[in-house]
Amino acid sequence: MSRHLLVTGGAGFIGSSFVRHVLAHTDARVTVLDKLTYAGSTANLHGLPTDRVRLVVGDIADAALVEELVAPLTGEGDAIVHCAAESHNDNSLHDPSPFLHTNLVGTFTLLEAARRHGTRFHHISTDEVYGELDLDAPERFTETTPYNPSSPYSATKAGSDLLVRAWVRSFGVRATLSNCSNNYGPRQHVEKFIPRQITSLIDGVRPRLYGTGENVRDWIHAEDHSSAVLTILEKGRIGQTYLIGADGERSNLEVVQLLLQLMGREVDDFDHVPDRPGHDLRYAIDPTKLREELGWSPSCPDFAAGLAATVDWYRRHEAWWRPQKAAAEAKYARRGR
Ligand code: NAD
Ligand code: TDX
Repeated sequence: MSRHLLVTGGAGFIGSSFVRHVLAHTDARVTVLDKLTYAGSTANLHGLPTDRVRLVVGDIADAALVEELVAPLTGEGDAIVHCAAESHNDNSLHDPSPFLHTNLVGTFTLLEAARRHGTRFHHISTDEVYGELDLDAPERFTETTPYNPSSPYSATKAGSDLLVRAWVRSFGVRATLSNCSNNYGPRQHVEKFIPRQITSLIDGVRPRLYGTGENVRDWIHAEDHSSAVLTILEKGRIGQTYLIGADGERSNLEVVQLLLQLMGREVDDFDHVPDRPGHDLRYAIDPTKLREELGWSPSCPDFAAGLAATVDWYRRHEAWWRPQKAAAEAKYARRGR
């Protein structure tokens, strides 16, 4: 019998990328547990083999449902891969409540089930738990950087990481953690920076840059995030944290200008809008441990090429993003951004 993975949030951007990666590179069966919030879509799982992927629509904080799904995961190689989260900083500034429910109570509910059944657990987290770096600081985040989250989103992700670490230490849960930098690629919700600007440009609307645009993010293709998570699941040491990044630091201004070039517009054809409150200046990952200990390396390290392919994907998949676009922009308009 092939191994069986429970992927929470598997109908979202990174979760569905991970499910595709698993199907292509292993013989595992996958159960997706996803609440299908505004960020999740069955379209993200279209075309996948139904004999290997099953979608269960539900909440990771529903203890009875989680018990039913985790109880059978006792075979060699079976695991929970926990991607589900409320994931957008801007939303967390306007209504933190769902972030506490999903990121904290949801993670707790899954950990309790993993504890009861001895199930292997991998927790997907973010570099934002470490707070911000100065623009000109020589260092990058490592596995020993102290936690210093800035937003309700990153605070709840930091809290979820600490729960996982405590469940490893106190209860012997067989868990690993990964903290990844900013992802881009197909199927990312139009509320996020890169898809927002691409889809606005398709509509002839100028990109919106928060503040000065000097803020730096460390971009990695979602496919590389997925390959790193599978590597950690298969080879990572229990109790360890691995940072995932692909040396992709770029200022937001550079990203907008690259997009404008790729889409045939003048490089100053964008607007500055009011900054995000508490906006972290810079994130940057030192992925040495993952590369040296587990031998992982990215397969799409060329950001400009990856971005061009992503623009192409959004151009070819208007039916995928169009239904979300007006609502996402209406939210931004209400917030003055
Ligand atoms: P996303 O918002 O695109 O997807 C989240 C998914 O979780 C959606 O399908 C949603 O329906 C589901 N979900 C939300 N609440 C749920 C609940 N209570 N029960 C079940 N399902 C629920 O997010 P994403 O960008 O794919 O992020 C996935 C994970 O990766 C998150 O844990 C996030 O913190 C982490 N991460 C994201 C990035 C990034 O750049 N996007 C970078 C590093 C880490
Ligand atoms: O319109 C915009 N203009 C703009 O300048 C938007 C939506 C964003 N920005 C800026 C804010 C950030 O500096 O772009 C940068 C990226 O913004 P987001 O896409 O909202 O991502 P970020 O806040 O960096 O968080 C992302 O990476 C880490 C994900 O959303 C998180 O889930 C992940 O943990």
